[in-house]
Amino acid sequence: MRILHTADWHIGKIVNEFSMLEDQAEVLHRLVDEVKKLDVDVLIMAGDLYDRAIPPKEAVILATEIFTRLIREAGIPVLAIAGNHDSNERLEYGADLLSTSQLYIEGTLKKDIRKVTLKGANFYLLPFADHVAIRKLLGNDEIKDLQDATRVQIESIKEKMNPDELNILIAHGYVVNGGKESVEDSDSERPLSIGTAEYVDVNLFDAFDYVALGHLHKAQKVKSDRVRYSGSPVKYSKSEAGHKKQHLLVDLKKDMIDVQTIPTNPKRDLRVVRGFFDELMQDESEDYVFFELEDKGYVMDAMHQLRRRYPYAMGLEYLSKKDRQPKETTRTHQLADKKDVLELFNDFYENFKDEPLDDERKQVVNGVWEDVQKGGE
Ligand SMILES: [Mn+2]
Repeated sequence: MRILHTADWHIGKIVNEFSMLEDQAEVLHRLVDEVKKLDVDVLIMAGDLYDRAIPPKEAVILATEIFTRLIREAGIPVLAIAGNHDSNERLEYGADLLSTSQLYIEGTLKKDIRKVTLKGANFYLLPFADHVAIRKLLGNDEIKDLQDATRVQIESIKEKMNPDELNILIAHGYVVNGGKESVEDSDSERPLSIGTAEYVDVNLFDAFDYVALGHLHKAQKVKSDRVRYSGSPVKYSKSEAGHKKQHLLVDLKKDMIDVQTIPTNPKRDLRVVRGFFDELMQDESEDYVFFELEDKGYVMDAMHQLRRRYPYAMGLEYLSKKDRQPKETTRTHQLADKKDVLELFNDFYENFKDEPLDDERKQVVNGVWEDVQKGGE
C-alpha cells in the first residue's frame, strides 16, 4: 500500500495580510503532477482543508480543482477529514455522492466511525470534534477531555478491527509522547480546547499500522515511525521559517514501513532576515520576509521603505526592543489603573523613543489632554 500523506492545507489562509492562495495553488497543483508519476494508491488529507469555517470562494474553487485533478487525471482515491479550522457540516456537503467518485470526505463525527477499505487496507476516518461534542454524541459522561474521548473512539474501532489486516487511522489532533515538549508546535495552530488539556497520548494508537495525523504544522513523527504529522505544505507563521515543508510518501505492509519525503518547494520562501536597515536596503527579495533589525534607534518608516525592495515583507521588529517589550507591557498593564494619563503617555513615549518627554512636549500633551476632557463635557 502506497500512501501520499498530507494535511493542513489551510486553503485561503491570510498570513500578515498576504493571501497564501497563489502559493497554495502552485504547491498543490505540483503535488498532483508528482503523484501521477509515483504510483500512489491513495491520498490522505488529514484535516484543515480550509483555514476558516466559511472559506473564501477562491479557496473552494481551488480545493475542487485539486480534488478533481487527483481523481480524474491521476486516478487516485482521496480520503479527507475535517480539522478544527473546518466546518464539519459544510465540509461534508455532498460527501455521500462524492464517495461514488472515490472522494471520501468525513466532515462530521459519527457514532460508528467510518471505515473505507481500498485495495485490502482499512482506513478509519476520524474528523476533529471537541470532547463536549463527542461526549454528547456517544452519551458517555465519563468523557472529560480529548484524551478520554479519543480513547473511547479508538476502543470502538478496535472492537471490530481485524488485526491481521492493514489498519490505518486518519485523525486531526495534538498527539504527544508523554508531554507537550515531545512534539514541536507552531504559532499558526489554533488551540483545540479551552480549559482542558488538548493533548492525546500516542500510546492510544498502538493498534494501527499507520496513523496519518494533521494539526501540527511541522512534519514530525511521534514516538513511532508509524505515527506521523506530514505538516502543512506551506509556511504559515514566522515560527515555521525553519521548517522543511513536505508531503510524505508512505509504503506500508504489515511488517514494514518506508517513508520518503517530497519537498513542497514553494516559489516564495518565508524567512527571517536579520541585519542593519542600511545593509538590508542594499539587497532585495521576493520572499516573505520577517525582519529583525539590529539598529538601536527606530528607523523612520522602515517597513514602508523595506517594502520597496521586499514587496512581500511581512513583519519587522527591533532586536534591541525584543526582550524588553513583553516585560514593560506587563508592567504597564499592572500599573495602568494607578497612573494618570500623562504618566501613561510618558511611559509609552519613552518605550517608543528611548527617552522621556521633555518639558516642552509635556506641555503639548497636557494641553491636548485638557482639550479632550473639555470636549467631553
Ligand atoms: Mn488544526
